Amino acid sequence: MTWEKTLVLVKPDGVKRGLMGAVMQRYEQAGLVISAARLISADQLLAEEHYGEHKGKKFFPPLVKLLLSGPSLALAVEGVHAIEVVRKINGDTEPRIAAPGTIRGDYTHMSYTRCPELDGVICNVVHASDSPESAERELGLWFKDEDFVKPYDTVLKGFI
Ligand code: IDP
Ligand code: MG
Repeated sequence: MTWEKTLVLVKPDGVKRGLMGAVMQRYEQAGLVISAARLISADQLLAEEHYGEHKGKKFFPPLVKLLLSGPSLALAVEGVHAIEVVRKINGDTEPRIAAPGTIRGDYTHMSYTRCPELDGVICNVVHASDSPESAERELGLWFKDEDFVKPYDTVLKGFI
């Protein structure tokens, strides 16, 4: 069993559209566990660090701008192979490609070709870490140790 913890953000476009509850429900109904949650308005430093791997790309400035455009809901989501499973539930990065039944496939539809009109930003509701290393780094950016509830680890693990 590979128990993992990953960072999810309901990005400002998702929060503005009132999708926090719907997004959390997707993970919970799959049996994943939310072990920390914070509604945060990111500042410039946090936004740039969060998307640090994309620094230098054309869409980096608008991507950071999107993260600064309102509060994000940061979640720590735990479960067996949670990093991979959460990204499967989220769907493909480009909404046009994201399959129906995924968060991005059900709540968005745009393509990268819409970028000019949207100032380069692809609004796709959610973010999730893509590897154990990025999960650890990103969880550390958005949460402090005391933000995590411990009981899930021992109490719920056996029931999922
Ligand atoms: P991910 O969110 O599925 O991990 P990444 O490649 O890490 O995708 O990209 C981070 C975010 O940057 C995406 O969620 C999307 O909002 C945006 N993005 C990615 N590629 C493009 C692009 O080619 N044009 C515009 N925005 C992009
Ligand atoms: Mg990514």
